[in-house]
Amino acid sequence: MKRVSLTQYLVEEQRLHNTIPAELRLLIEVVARACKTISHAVSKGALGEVLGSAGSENVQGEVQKKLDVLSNEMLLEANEWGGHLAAMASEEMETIHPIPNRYPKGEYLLLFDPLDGSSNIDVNVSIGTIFSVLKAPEGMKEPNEEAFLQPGSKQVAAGYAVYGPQTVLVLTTGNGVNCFTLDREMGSWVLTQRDMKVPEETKEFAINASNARHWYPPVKRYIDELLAGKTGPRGRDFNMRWIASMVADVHRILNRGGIFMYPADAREPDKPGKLRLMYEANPMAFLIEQAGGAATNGKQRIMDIQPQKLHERVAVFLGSKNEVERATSYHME
Ligand code: P6P
Repeated sequence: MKRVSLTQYLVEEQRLHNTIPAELRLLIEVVARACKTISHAVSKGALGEVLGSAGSENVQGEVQKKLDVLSNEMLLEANEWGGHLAAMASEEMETIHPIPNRYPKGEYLLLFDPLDGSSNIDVNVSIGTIFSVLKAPEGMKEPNEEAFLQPGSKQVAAGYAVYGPQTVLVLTTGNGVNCFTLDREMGSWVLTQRDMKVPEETKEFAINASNARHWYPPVKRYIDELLAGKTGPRGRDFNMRWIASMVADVHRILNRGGIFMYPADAREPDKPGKLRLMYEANPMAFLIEQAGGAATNGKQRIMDIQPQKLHERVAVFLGSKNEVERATSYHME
């Protein structure tokens, strides 16, 4: 494949499909550049004095790793001055982050999980950045939290970076899904997979099986049938993967199919699941649907959910269409 850079790809999208306004192109390039700096910091590991905990907790009550805080700061600094954003929101910050008055404001809202899977940082397992782009309500220059509470179907772009054996950036602006690999020598993102598609069938499922005794009946039935394999109602064997890093599990599924599940369970009946709607489930749902897969919370399409709170959690079933539809149908019975 002729090497096409992210910049060239975005310019062509803008020129040929008129789908990416110049301001959105700038935003994506700035986020991609921030992911390069995060990749650089992550890859230093113990040599960069960046491992271990930051000695603080985030709004979720989770211990923050130094790299969580560092990645968050890198994304804030990279995006503050560009003039393309009205405000930002992050898993690592309780409230929204308005653009400082010394900078011009734009029409986009950027939401991100700066470093997802951070429990894997200190043991050198793939981690990543997840981001979602919404438009600020018309003419709203001082957005409040309310402005962010839009369903996932309103996203104009979404993507993730995986900091793994390769550093890749996977992106959609509503016209399919493309993957770019970081060429470290040139410092540029190179298009390496065009128009990714999630196979509708799969033999792989991803779930944290240690929670099995807490699962509600529809999940228990669905997983038990997979475990029964050839001898059970599915009539074929299945394989299991759980990396405990959503970006890595989703990237595998985008490449070879699979179903990723983080269901609600009986441990905390009023907690709808572990993953966050606005900056984990919604961007991943947008990417998976753009690649021909499906994403539900067990009852409805994730991108149809009207958010009530910035950091609200949601149950997640996403990946190969046929499996997501089956697992969801068990919840409807
Ligand atoms: P558990 C990482 O902390 C994360 O938010 C996702 O990336 C990952 O899929 C999930 O939580 C792992 O959760 O309960 O298996 O540690």
